Amino acid sequence: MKKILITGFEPFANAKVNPALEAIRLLESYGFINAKIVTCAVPVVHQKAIDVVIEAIKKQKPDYVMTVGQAGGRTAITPERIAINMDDFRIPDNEGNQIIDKPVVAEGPDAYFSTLPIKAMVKAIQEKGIPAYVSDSAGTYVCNHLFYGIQHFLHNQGIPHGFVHIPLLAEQAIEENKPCLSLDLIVQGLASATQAIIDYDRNS
Ligand code: PCA
Repeated sequence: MKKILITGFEPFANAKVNPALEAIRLLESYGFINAKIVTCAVPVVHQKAIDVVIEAIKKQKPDYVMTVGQAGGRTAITPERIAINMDDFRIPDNEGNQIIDKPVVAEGPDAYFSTLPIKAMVKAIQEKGIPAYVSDSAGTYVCNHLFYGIQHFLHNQGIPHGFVHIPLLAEQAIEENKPCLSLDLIVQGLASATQAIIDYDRNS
């Protein structure tokens, strides 16, 4: 039985919800034949985000890690290809830090690639009839910060990790007039991506 840690960010920028946190709560009770899902809520705060996920990895000892956050304006579920060593926060985080043009890790490499099978994840989500594509930029805010920080931590540890951005929920999209996906489709999409991660490893 494989264990996958799926994390979701808390609400930020005065929002009441974050679809990532709503989705991981529902995913925890999702029935997988060959996998157990454990979850963890992540603060939208600079270094704390990385610390909380590293703590969860040490405690849970998962076989895989998938970190999830919202991306207002995205039309699909988007596994990210690459994390860059750059913080350039367009707004302050939930504790008022606004980091501009600083590396996530001083002296770290410029970038890390996702170590999850992003193409297989996209295919599995699309086969469920849910929009998905590979994204080539996770931005320069706290999501990219976490993605890079965890890749740096897990480097050479043999635990695959990647970040997935998801669209807004309808209730958020009304205010901002942006694209949205229902929570049900987001949960089904992330469940399909999870299954793809497990199947990919079994088949390769
Ligand atoms: N999205 C933000 C940070 C938290 C979240 O869910 C981002 O894309 O950086």
